[in-house]
Amino acid sequence: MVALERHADLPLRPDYTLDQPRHLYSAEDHAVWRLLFQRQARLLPGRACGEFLAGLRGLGVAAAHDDGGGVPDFERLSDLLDRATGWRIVAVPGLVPDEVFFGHLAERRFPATWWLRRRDQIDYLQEPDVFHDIYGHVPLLMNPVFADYMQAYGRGGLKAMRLNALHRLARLYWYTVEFGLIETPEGLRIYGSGILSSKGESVFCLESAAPNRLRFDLRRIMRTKYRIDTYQKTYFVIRSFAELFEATRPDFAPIYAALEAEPDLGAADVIEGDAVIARGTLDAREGGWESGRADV
Ligand code: HBI
Ligand code: FE
Repeated sequence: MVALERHADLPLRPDYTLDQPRHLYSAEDHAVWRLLFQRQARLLPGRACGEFLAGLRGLGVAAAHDDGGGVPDFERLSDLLDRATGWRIVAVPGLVPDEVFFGHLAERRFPATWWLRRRDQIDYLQEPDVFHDIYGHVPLLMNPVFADYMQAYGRGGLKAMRLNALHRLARLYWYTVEFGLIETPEGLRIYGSGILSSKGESVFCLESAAPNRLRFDLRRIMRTKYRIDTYQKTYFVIRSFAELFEATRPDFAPIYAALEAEPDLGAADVIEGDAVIARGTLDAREGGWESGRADV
């Protein structure tokens, strides 16, 4: 944990938030942000979904002159977001405990890691940093339907914890919010923030023959393990954010109970009943999957 250790002395409130310590960003941090930003700005038109690109424009994160073209000011973004959908951004030191994370989402507060990766980590970081959290997650919170989905996820998380089914909801979050694809008349587009904040995966998820692309299926996703250290082996494709929100409207308690009788699926599995959009070659070198680490 890079800056978490370096700045472990920053005092936190009981809900794990702090005021964004803007004075701690160096000129180098701002330069790294601009580089990350410019790389994605070149890649994402034609790859990211229209809702994301519209959100980015609405936040002014897209204009190089905003925030001096560096790490954005959370308060400025929060005021714009609040006006659009009633969400705000709160600064946190990194991953926070599940119940804290869900508690914020349920109150329409998005916990964003305040610190930025170093230049030598520019292409890959396992934990969320400010680029992933702000650039990847916040633009879609400008969209009213997606904004409601995220709040529902927070409420559902608190409930899933009580039902010992957090792993099932975490899989849903992973394969939608973090790594989801959406079908549009122009073709598949990205809405998952883990992809949108990654130069390599932004291209891989759409253009590589290696991964499976399957139609979104709530119960199927809740059975599917995932990899956190490589590109995904399977992407699930929604038709619209309305479809996603509707599919997640029912009470999950009976679904969790029914799934107890069904085996978990590996990240690469394709099973009978899957609506296959593209079956992957699962070429291990292409996906960076040869490291042999187990799915979780
Ligand atoms: N904390 N800051 C932060 N960001 C996350 O995405 C996050 C978290 N804590 C818990 C968590 N995610 C996950 O365990 C849940 O989404 C399942
Ligand atoms: Fe994330």
